[in-house]
Amino acid sequence: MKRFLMLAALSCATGAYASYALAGDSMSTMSMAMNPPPSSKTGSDAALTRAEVVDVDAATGMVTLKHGELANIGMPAMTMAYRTKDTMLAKRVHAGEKVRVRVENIKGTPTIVAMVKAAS
Ligand SMILES: [Cu+2]
Repeated sequence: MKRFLMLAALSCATGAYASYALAGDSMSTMSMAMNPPPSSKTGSDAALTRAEVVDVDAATGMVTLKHGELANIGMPAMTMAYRTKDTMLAKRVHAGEKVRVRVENIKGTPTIVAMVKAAS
């Protein structure tokens, strides 16, 4: 289940927002004609938040982010260090880069579950 959520977040980051919106429209007129895509339910839950990478510790997978509000875990905008669910996430980014992140509470610890470089 956690793995599915991470995949859904990543797919949103790569342009699935548009298809999600289209699916929502078509469901109202063709409710029985097609099955909703499996990602439709988690699309809005997996929203990404803008952040800037302040520091990266690739060895431990800790990433310090200056981030906007993380509404899903009730955290206001701030700069703080987060662990990553997979250290590969930390290895892809560098200090100073703009990113979009998904942070979730995993066993009570705010954890980066998805992180993609922002276009600008
Ligand atoms: Cu914080």
